[in-house]
Amino acid sequence: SLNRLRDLAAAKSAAIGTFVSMGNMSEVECLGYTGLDFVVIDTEHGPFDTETMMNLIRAAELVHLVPVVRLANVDHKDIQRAADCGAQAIILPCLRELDDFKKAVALAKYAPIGQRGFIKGRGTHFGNAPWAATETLEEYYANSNERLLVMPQCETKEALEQIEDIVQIEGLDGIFIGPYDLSTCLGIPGQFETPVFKEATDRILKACHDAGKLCYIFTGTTNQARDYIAQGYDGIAHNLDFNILIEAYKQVVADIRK
Ligand code: 3PY
Repeated sequence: SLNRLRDLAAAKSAAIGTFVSMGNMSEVECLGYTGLDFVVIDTEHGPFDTETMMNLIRAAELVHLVPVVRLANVDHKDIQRAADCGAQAIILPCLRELDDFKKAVALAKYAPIGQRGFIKGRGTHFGNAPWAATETLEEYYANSNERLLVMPQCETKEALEQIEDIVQIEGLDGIFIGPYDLSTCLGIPGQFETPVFKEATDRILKACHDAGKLCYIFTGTTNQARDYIAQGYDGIAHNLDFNILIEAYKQVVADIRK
């Protein structure tokens, strides 16, 4: 397919990624030498601007990491720019209404699935990049729709309660579970081992797979990550750049001092 995350899921091989929130190009390049499959360029919490997002996408492309972008809002300009800058998956946080999920798909996918606006330019690669070298605009739209995954987050009570309907939306490729916000919305913040939380995540995973959609989840520990992979999640976004950097240097210092 035109998206490696789809291929990994089809091969039943869980994709492993991490959140990039520091927003540094060299950092992304380094992550390309670690065996990770994707990076989530986090414009929701990260402090960087749109141009930096584009350069982070470029850095990811350079080292063959799938560039995933998290946006703060279901917003025309944000989604259009992330898609045009080359994001290969879009994650949107804290959606509540079925209509918001539909709108996210409509903005990110070209016709006939959605209404994404088209322009010939760097962003779209129309006629230039190998996957975009199509004869017709119609074929190009189909390729772009295959290449860009729309994976909104399920991390509110409202989304959880209608997850079976959400995953039926045409053009929605998968769901990304945010355990911190989901557990908070369920009144059990950070209590990932509780039956209520387990029931919620099991429900989302089942709904996704019953509908033939991907299910990704964020993890804070490698034990949790292994556990989720064993349960059948298609992808794990593990931790954030700066936490892992701190841990790695702490380990180095501890090793030297011991
Ligand atoms: C959450 O756990 O709430 C997330 O969104 C992870 O980034």
